[in-house]
Amino acid sequence: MTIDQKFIDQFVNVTSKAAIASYQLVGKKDKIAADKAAVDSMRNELNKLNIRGKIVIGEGELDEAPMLYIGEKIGSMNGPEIDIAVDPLEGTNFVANNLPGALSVIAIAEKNNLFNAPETYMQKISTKVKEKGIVDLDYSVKKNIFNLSEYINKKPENITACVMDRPRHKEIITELKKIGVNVKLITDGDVSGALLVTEDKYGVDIFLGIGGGPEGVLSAAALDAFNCGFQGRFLFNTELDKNRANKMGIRDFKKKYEINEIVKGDSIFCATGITSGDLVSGIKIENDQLVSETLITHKSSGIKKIVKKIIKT
Ligand code: VTB
Repeated sequence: MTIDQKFIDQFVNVTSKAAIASYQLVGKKDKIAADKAAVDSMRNELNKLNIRGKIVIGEGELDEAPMLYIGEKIGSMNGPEIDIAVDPLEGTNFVANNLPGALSVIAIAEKNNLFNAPETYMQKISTKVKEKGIVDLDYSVKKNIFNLSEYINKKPENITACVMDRPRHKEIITELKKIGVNVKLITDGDVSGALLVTEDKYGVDIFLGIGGGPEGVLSAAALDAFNCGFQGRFLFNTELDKNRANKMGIRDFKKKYEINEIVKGDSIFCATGITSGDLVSGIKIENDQLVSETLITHKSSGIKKIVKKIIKT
């Protein structure tokens, strides 16, 4: 089974509208309002689609999120049954402070084909390399870089690693510097960070570190369509995390997930820029019209492209 290509445009419209809603709050120093605008818009637009959708990655559990919560049924309830992962505003800081890189993101797969991830941190790694045994979450930073270097025939000093700038990554960054790797630090937005390995034009060979679990699942959908490599391991640090995971059917809290354990079968991924970043441009006003730019992937048709669209609001 595949997801009909006709849905691509519909989901681009959903992320574009959410991006526009959030764009109105760029630079207003209000993360909560910016997030709410994107969430409200996304929920509204998803409900107009002829799908029987279920949110598997959303704004949180029912008790903490009134909208787009994990398990929420969405759409007209006619049409295909699909799993939906959303991050209506990835990079709330970026919008609040008018910084580059804010995105509105969605990933969909057929029912039961997208990992139902709890809201915890995830240790992750992505590269262009799909083959097993080259880059692995269980290897040291040094082993990963040396293996990658040999495999892609690029000296460590010519390799660029993208890492989120966090105190928890001090050791990784020190190790990368020691080996002479170029380090690209990002302040937030690790969906985009993980996807910078997909095309040579971004100049990133490997992304690694600990970020949001939901963001990991979203990135995995696009990386899968790009035929890139990804591994993730959820980090359940508290009893609450473990209980939630348990409720979602997770028994092995230390499991390392391969990309196709996170996303299976066909998928569509859309990331629309709110403010311009490495991946896509932000919302622009051209000839009095709002124009969005979206990175789209559709696994079964092999579509991987960036599209510009005039969005009517
Ligand atoms: C990441 C990143 C997000 O949170 O998931 C990160 O993609 C999680 O780590 O944009 P921290 O708690 O250290 O921030 C964001 O930065 C914000 O949601």
